[in-house]
Amino acid sequence: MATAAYQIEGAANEDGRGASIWDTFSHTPGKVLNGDTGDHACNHYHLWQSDLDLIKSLGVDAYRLSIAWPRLFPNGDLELNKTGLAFYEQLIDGCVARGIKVHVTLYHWDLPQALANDGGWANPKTASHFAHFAATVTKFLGDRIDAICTFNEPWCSSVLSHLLGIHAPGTKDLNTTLAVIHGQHRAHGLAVQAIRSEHPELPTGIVLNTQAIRPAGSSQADKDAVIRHHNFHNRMFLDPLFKGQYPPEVMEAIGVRMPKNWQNDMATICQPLDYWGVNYYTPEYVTNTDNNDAAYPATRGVLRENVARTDIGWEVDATALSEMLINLYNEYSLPPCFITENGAAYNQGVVDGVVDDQARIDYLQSHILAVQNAMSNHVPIRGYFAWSLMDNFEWAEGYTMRFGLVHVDYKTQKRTLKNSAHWYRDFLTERDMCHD
Ligand code: IFM
Repeated sequence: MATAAYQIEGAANEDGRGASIWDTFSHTPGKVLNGDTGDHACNHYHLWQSDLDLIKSLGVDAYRLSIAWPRLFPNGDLELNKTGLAFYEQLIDGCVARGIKVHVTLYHWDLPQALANDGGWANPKTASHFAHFAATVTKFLGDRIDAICTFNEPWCSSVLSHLLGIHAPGTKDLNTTLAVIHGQHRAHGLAVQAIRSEHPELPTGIVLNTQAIRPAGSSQADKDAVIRHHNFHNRMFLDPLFKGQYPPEVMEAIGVRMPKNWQNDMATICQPLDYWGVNYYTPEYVTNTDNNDAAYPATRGVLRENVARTDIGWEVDATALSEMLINLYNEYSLPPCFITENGAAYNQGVVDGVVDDQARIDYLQSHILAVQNAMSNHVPIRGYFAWSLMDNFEWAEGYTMRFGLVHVDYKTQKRTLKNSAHWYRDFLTERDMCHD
């Protein structure tokens, strides 16, 4: 099961937590559907004990959570907020006491606003602050956790948020996006070094939402679009992390727009990793952009007709998951991976105490089979985390999209196990019986 701090914790103004870019963004009219914010979310900050009991009751053996940077460092600088740290100490101890393994994410998008005011990820100083945050988490919590990752989906915290303008901070500028991509990669490298100097044996990785890209049609132009889309949206992340270079095709096209002296950082970025995480939801069909002046990669996504979609509009296709994993392991020399997120938004409510979300059960079942298929094709997958434990703040969609296996009534904060949660628990029990 997986969650992220801003999506579930609430208590945005409690115990010394500072503001993050998502506080600012969600409080800016027009940025998030219905003006929703994470101020209260699932109130997990106060309900964490019963939430952990819930995880335990489902038979789940590992929980992926994120640590809110602005709870530990309200101003993003070196001044530690001990109350913020204490929250995560008790939360993680609570997992350990229940026999639940803990996978920690350091950056699930809540950049301290103070650092954003100073240029955010485009300012190289942010990377040093992030490394300090990573070192602090590892120093105080590293002995109780099972794995740590630096970034969750850096594509989202760069391209989606600085080029497409959909996530915080909501800008649309290619030069800034390239500086942010590079700044985050550098921060990742420095953080891995910091984690290893505190706790060399702690499994350390990064989580990517690599896209499973397919051509919209059979033309050569569409096949070429797939290659360019892969170069920009996947390889700009995979190549520096795992090969120590940016894709030459992208550098040839837009390399002049990269931040100064980026070449000097490539060795720092390319740290050996113990694992990487894959977040997968849907395939991406692409063609050429209609705009002749569009910058590289000049592609656009195409929504196919007459296909199954979840309530957020994402096409359901589990085969693209195994296909993508097999292709990536053929293309790169990658460490073992975890499926760190997979799940579906279906918005059924509670009727007579029951949430009948058969579509989510079907989705999970087919994707777990796809994971097994990839494993039989020699993809070294070490674990699977369903997204998400419970309904939560779905970023720009606010509370309208429900990804949880557990339903949350945001007014009363009542949790109700959906049919998918019952199914998941039974699935895990049967799996354990097979292993015994
Ligand atoms: O809710 C998000 C999560 O925070 C990151 N990965 C995708 C999920 C669904 O959009």
